Amino acid sequence: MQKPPTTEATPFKRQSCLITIGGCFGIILMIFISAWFFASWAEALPKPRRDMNDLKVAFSHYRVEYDSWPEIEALKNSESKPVPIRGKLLQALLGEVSELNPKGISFVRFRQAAQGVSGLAFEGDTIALHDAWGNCYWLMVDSNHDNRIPNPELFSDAITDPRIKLRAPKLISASVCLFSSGPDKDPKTWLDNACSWR
Ligand SMILES: [Ca+2]
Repeated sequence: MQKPPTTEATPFKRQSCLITIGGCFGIILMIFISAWFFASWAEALPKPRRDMNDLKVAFSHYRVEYDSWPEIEALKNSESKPVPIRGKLLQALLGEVSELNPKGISFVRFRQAAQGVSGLAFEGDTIALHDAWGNCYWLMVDSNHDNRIPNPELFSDAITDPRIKLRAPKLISASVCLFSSGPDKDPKTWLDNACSWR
């Protein structure tokens, strides 16, 4: 008489099962580690970089919405003289000044600064967007519509490594350029400045 097939796991089957469970566990662990690593990496992105990206998008959206840059006199010369992100220029993006943003659109939001750094802060009565070192970001916009902006790292008063000057492009292909003065709080010293174009 033929014996019914046994359901008892052979050592080989048990080993295969253990390998499968181990493989699944390994994959889950890898996914978890990858997610943790990515989250840590995103968190570690310098705040100035994130703020400048947000500003760049906000100014681009403003231009699409109103078919121009905010009507601020200083912006007309920003390709040779960068403008700090403060006052009406900032309020235009936040939707807080009707003559520059009649639709009241909030093109960007920023957190409040903590002890004057990394966020919206008041300089007297004037609202400003501060970088991680408590200074305003600087803005240049393409005012002659050639989608290029002169590189401020090559301005005559710019202080940086001569080797960087040698390889820096004279013109930046962009309609908006932003930079932070860096830890030394001096916009003209470029070794520590954070820039939107590099
Ligand atoms: Ca600097």
